[in-house]
Amino acid sequence: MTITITAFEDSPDRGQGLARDMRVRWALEELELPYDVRLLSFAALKRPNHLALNPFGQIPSFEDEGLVLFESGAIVLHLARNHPGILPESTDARARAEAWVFAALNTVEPPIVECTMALLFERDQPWQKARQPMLDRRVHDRLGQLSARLGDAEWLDGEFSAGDLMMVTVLRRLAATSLLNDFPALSAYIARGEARPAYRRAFADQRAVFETASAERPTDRSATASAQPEVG
Ligand code: GTB
Repeated sequence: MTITITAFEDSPDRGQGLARDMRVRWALEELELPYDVRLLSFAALKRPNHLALNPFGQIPSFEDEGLVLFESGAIVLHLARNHPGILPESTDARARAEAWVFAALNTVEPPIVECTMALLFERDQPWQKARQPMLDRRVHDRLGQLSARLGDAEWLDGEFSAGDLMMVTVLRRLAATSLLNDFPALSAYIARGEARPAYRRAFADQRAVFETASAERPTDRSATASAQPEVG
């Protein structure tokens, strides 16, 4: 059976590869594993057959030979642990690469999501102007720490790993903000990730989904994600 993942049939990010299926697609491409993508509407996410795969009614989910997984981090780690290519072989180096996966998901992504969600969805709230500088500062602090650790290295710990894959996808959420401006080393790090052939294949595939959805839509909806349900 071919691996099957789920993704939005019409992503609110307009094909920018910001939804969390992108990291799974990228890992699959790095590992040269064939896979199918089941595209879902927002309504379909909340139906029982999808909730059986992902109890939170979200994408991505993953199915392979009877194994069902949800959570992009768990899916990427499962793939990386079971196929050579994006985790080092030595136990210690592997543990450090896995630590970077958790750092991306648990330490860097939360303030970025909080900050970008506020910019996208809370602009009209009376308290937004007072709150945004604090959210920006939290992201800025994390970026400063990450940039200091990266230094002038190519990747976070030796060779490119699942940790870099995850971190690059998390940092890309900031592309539409000015928060990366103080961190040229992080911008270059993101660009190195985006230049990888596997990334480009994954990006092109998810982009094609958006192009198809756009062509089928009677009138293209505006760039705002505000008409969509929760997309954090
Ligand atoms: N922790 C889970 C994981 O890592 O897998 C989070 C999964 C998740 O948030 N999935 C989102 C989802 O299914 C899509 S990726 N949301 C629908 C729902 O909850 O009803 C989040 C996302 C979507 C769109 C943008 N964008 O437009 O920029 C960015 C991120």
